[in-house]
Amino acid sequence: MHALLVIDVQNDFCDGGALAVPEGSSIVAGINAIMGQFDAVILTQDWHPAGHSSFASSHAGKSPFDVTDMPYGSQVLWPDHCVIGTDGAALHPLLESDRADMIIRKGFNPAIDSYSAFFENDHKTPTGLEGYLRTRGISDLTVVGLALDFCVNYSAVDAARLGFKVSVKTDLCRSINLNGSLAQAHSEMSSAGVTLD
Ligand code: VGL
Ligand code: ZN
Repeated sequence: MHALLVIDVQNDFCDGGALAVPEGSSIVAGINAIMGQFDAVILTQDWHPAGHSSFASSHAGKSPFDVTDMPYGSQVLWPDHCVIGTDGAALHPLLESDRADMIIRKGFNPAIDSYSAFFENDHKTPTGLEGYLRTRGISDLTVVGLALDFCVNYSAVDAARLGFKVSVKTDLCRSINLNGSLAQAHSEMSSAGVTLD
């Protein structure tokens, strides 16, 4: 069984959003077009409470894109984005979300960010996605979405480490590219055994 995992195709990561990924909206039609090729379609939604610890606005004297130390490691501080219940947190209106079997939300713990669809950024707290995939007999994943160098990378690397056969379709991803994050993501994914195509 082969699933399509669509990461964070939400208004705030698309054109005009609070943390807009350049050309983020441009991948939506291509994602819709391949959904029918998979046994299952799973979407993720970045889903933060107001005042989340990954927001620069929650840290006195910090600006968006600064890096800070958190108990679980270093953390990029972001503009406020994907706040639970807001239009920015909604899936892109043209993404055919009715075709999803499952929508998984992540990042709702106020104290821990969660780039990966599998684990929060402490690399320990599971989201439950692994169990969902295994109990449905899914062994292969194709990952697309936003942003390639953050949530797509973390999700693909975790999936490969968990033993799934993972491929990232980079033409259906877009990246933030912050301080070399894209090159680093490529090398992390390759080392983890993720196929990039
Ligand atoms: C993401 C930064 C903060 C992503 C989510 O979806 O890549 N990036 N939250
Ligand atoms: Zn986020």
